[in-house]
Amino acid sequence: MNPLGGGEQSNQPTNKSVRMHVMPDNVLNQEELYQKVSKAGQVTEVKETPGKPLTPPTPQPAPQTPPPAMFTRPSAPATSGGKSKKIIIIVIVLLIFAGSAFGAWYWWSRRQGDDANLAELERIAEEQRLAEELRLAEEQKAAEEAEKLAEENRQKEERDRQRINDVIARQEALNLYFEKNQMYPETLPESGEWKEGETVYAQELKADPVSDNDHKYVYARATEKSYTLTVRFEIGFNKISAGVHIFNELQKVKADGTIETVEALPEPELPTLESALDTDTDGLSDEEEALYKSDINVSDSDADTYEDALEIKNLYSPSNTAPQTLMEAGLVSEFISEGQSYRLLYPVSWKMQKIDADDSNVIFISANPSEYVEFKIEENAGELALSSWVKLKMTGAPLKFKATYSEEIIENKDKSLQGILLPEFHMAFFADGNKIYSLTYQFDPTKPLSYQTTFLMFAKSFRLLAKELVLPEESAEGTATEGESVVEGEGEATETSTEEETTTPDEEAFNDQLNEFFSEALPDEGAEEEIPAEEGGVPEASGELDSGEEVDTGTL
Ligand SMILES: [Ca+2]
Ligand SMILES: [Ca+2]
Ligand SMILES: [Ca+2]
Repeated sequence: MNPLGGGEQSNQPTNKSVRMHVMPDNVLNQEELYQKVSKAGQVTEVKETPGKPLTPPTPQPAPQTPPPAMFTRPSAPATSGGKSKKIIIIVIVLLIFAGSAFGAWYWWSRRQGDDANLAELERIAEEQRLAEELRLAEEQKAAEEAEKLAEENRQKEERDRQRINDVIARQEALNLYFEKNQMYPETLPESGEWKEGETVYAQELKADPVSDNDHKYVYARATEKSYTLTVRFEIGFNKISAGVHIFNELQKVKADGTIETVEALPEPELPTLESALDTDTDGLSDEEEALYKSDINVSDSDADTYEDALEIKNLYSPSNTAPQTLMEAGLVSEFISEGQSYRLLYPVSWKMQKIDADDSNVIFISANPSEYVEFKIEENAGELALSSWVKLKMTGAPLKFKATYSEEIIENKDKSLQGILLPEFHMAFFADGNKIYSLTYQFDPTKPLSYQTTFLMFAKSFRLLAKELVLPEESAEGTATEGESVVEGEGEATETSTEEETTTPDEEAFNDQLNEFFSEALPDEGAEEEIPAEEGGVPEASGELDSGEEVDTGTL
């Protein structure tokens, strides 16, 4: 851009001076230039004008034309050259102006662009800063949440650890209970001390640390010898995963969260009870027939239509045709405890032995020392109903032999007392106030039982001195059919009621005899072994005994 204006202007004067004095080549060149310019049409008018008269120089000789031409000719282009020069200058100025305008615009636009870029950069930086702040805030939040979660997990783990210990405590207590009772309990306290009677099975059981509906220890006895203990773990502990776990008696949980499987204890092989030989199948074993002097080969030794065992259970002698009590026949002795106000019959050949001096525990031993009848007085401090007391007593009683558990009602001979008989256990219970009187036939379960009927004779003969005087008359009046017998341990606890409500002529005589028997005065000497063998009072006929129909005393 630069050389266009200034350079040409400075060259032109030098060209003029050079043209005049220097080389003809230059002249030629000048001519050529002229030609060129005339060709361009700027000088043509001038060439035509010399032919007209107006111009004085034209009449001058033509040969001289070259020199004036040297001056004039260049002058012609000088006037037209000034015009073009102006134009050139204008163009140049315009160009300069355009160029500077362009430059200014360019600069301005660049400047604008730079400003925009700067703003954009600032905006981006701000965005990045905000994003970083957000990221940091999120990181902090995440860290806080992670810490919170970790803390919660620590607490859960702590609670699960306690659950392990609680399960262990329960299992230990349950094992202790099982050892003592040969069965698991029906219920287990959720917390606190676990004590039954004098035995403390657990000092303090803890409840689940959360203790809502989802979190609690649920104990359930499946059978007497198995249980389930349900526990929910929150995150688990070692081998114990999160969720509900049901432990049983075969899973021993350990403190490290592992579980050891315990071998199931083999079921003890309990003997099935057998009855001793009963040759004539009259219900009296051959040993008992010997005790009561009856015939081992005749089921009704005295042929009075009542079988021998039935007579024994009703305290009658089986070998006398005329009705005669066992006492009258001298076959039994009576044990009378004045201190404890009760009395009992027992075979004369058996040996009485006081375990407690106050007669609260006495045993009557047969010829076979392993078979005896034990009498016992126990406290019933809460004065529970007899059946409740018996249930409580029998719960947890270790079994010595295979037996089912059934319960029958037994009434003593003079109907002054009603009790409970457990035929399979060979036990009878009577209650009075806060005292329980029990009779148990003890035996070696691996050997045949010889005295089952005799045991029932014991139970039927039991009387309380305070009660016996009132009742014989009353009972004799109405329902005293002599044929009632204790339900035998064959599950025949039938609901048959006394049909013989009406008294027969014979019955009156029988009742007289009965009254006499039961209202007899106690022997003055109080000698337990003494048998007051009375001769009188024998009923004329034994027909009063009905044929052994079982009277259900449970209707009372
Ligand atoms: Ca027999
Ligand atoms: Ca017999
Ligand atoms: Ca008979």
